Amino acid sequence: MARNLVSPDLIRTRFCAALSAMYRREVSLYAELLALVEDVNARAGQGTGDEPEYHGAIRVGTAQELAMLARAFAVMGMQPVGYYDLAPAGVPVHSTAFRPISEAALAVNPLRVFCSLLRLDLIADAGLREEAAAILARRQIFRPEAIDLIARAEAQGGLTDAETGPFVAALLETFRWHADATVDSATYRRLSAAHRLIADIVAFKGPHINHLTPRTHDIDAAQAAMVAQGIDAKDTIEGPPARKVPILLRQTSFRALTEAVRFTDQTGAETGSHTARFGEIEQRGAALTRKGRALYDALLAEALDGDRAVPYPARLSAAFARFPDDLATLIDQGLIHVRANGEPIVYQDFLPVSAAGIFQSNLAGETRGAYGETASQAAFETALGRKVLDPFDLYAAIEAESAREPANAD
Ligand code: OOG
Ligand code: NI
Repeated sequence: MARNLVSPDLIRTRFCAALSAMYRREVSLYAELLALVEDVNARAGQGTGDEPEYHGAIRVGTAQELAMLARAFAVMGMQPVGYYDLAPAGVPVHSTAFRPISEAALAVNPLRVFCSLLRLDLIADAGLREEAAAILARRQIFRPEAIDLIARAEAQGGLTDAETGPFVAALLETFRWHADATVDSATYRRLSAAHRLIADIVAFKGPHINHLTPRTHDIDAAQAAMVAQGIDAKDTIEGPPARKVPILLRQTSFRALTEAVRFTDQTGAETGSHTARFGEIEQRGAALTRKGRALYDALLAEALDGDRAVPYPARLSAAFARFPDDLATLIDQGLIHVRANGEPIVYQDFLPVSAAGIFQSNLAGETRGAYGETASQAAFETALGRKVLDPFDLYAAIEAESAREPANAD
């Protein structure tokens, strides 16, 4: 059976473009943010006119939803990488990031989607927990065409060109905003009182993409530009401080918008509101080795736990004075992953403390202490239907692979 199947990289590229176009139409402040980032990138001499790279995020409610998403992402060459436990930060989810893993695929389009699964077990009230589970059990977040085409891709090893358009269009529906809630306002309030994120995940027809983040090469300039334009930006940039050799991931965002929604008991002109969607910008630097990451985690903890009388940015810079900031030392001490030619390998993943900060800044000020329950990677993988890949292994493989390639001119 010789069929012309489209490369998963191309399907991902088409999906990414469709997702960005949809989010631009849905959230006008996002279109503004994108224009700002394109401007900053152009001034930094980075490929004008090109679409930036993106990561997005969604939150699902059940194991079935997560498992189907994993199958949908696989059609686009995206694998689950890493396990993120957000419960210690008081956020009742655990997560992975779906992304391409080979260098060739990342070069075509590195779309990354941070995907969180609600931990119903962290809802203390048994009645509410059962009610949330029952509400989720009644919804179907995937279009039948999407499910059919996922099954077809699995059976035939990919999609044809004629199937790709309908697949992208049908899958996009899962990420769309729904102003019509599936619950009445009293139920929404009860879910919200347990945790705002629980209401966001449970009360709507679908998981709606909650942000789509363009990559910039100068996040400090982008943050300054956001403030200058009067955009309600987060006060601090998450992640490491500004450095000569950028490492990992630095992120900032504008705060989530309060949007009109309609609960099932609302008829006529009456509406309610919901706060979930926001805009974020990121800058990516070198991937750290396990040793480098241990140092990063230790210094970050020191900055976070430091003297509250000292402003956070000052604590952060003081702590990170002990993280070498020249390429030779970073390589000599085995802190970063580099190719055989000495070029740093770009970090493709996320950071749990930063992610928690992003969640928190978009919960309209709601913060709560850590959930007592321990991380449950095994339960997450059971829901996902497979194991997540270890990001450190992936960077090490890219590094090892580069040593086997003949040296090239660039
Ligand atoms: C995900 C937050 C995490 C990031 O960039 O760290 C994230 C969410 O709010 O659903 O996107
Ligand atoms: Ni994000």
